[in-house]
Amino acid sequence: MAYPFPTEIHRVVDPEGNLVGDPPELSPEQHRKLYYWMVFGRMWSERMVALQRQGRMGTFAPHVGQEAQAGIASPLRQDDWLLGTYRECIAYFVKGLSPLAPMATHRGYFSRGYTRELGLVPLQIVIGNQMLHAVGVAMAMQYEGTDRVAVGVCGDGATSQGDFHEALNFAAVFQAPFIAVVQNNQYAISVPRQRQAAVEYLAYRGPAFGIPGYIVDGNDVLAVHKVVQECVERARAGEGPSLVELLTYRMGAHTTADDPTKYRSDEEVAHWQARDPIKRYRIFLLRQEILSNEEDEALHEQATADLQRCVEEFEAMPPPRPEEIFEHVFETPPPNLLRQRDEILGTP
Ligand SMILES: Cc1ncc(C[n+]2csc(CCOP(=O)(O)OP(=O)(O)O)c2C)c(N)n1
Repeated sequence: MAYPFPTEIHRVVDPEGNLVGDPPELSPEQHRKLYYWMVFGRMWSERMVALQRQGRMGTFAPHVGQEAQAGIASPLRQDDWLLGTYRECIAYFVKGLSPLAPMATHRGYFSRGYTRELGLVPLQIVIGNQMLHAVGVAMAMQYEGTDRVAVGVCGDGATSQGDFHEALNFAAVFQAPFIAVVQNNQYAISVPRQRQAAVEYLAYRGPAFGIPGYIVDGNDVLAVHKVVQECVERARAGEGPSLVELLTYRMGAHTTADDPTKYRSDEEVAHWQARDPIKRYRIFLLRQEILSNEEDEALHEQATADLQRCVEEFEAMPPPRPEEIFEHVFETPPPNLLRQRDEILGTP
């Protein structure tokens, strides 16, 4: 397969909220759902950081600025699979994950809430691994003769991992129903995107493996939805994998253990602040009369109340059983893990 390097940056709504491309076909209800999760997702991330600062939450990776990731999950069916990282919580919420699940992870409940029915696996922390897993899932669904697809999401830094390249190669050779999405938020902790790869766009990696590549304004949720939707349709039709690069920016720290002022300027942050994904989608929704100011206010109140309930439920959770960590990886645990489990439980 020979595909050209992509040149177009896909965009539907510009940073000022103007319509600059054909919007995807979404019902008012679908629009409101996307917007709700973006608004909730930002509040949730900010609250997680506040809880961490108060010693009530573990180390957390904020995703403020990357809320348009909601559009990665919105084109998926429930029986499709989504495999992402600690930075993809909003996409997971759109796919059906309870916001309590990633919170519980920080309390040691590693796999609570992630189910086969939701088509979600626990958020990956080992950089790049999930891309290979997603190709494996896609190949399994292809083998079973279904039209289901698997989406793997990673960061720009992960594209330098061997796993990423192996995943694209396998997917291309076997024409797996797989969509690789790279959330290029410009940094891998303190390493800037320019030190990660010499190519101009990470989407160029696609054609190198025989896969079409797409470059998308990653702060434009409608462009994200539209491009991922197109890739999903190709994959369902047996036309193989795609690579989508989302150009976005991590507004906050890498994690609560990081200080981004050490490696980037205020001017750079201000540049991206003006490209806020929520602000521009809100203007679009108001102009298209999909949402009124009153409905927006009510939606914010709803998100605030939902978040408060979540935090209360989280704080009421008892500590997990230590042996739970051994329970969800293997159907039949190997002897070395059984020995470790017995050691923890103090049984001979
Ligand atoms: C295999 C592996 N190596 C190193 C790390 C440590 N680490 C955690 S996050 C991170 C940077 C990842 O950057 P990127 O892929 O751009 O994703 P982002 O955090 O920006 O969303 C690194 C190196 C890890 N978790 N896994």
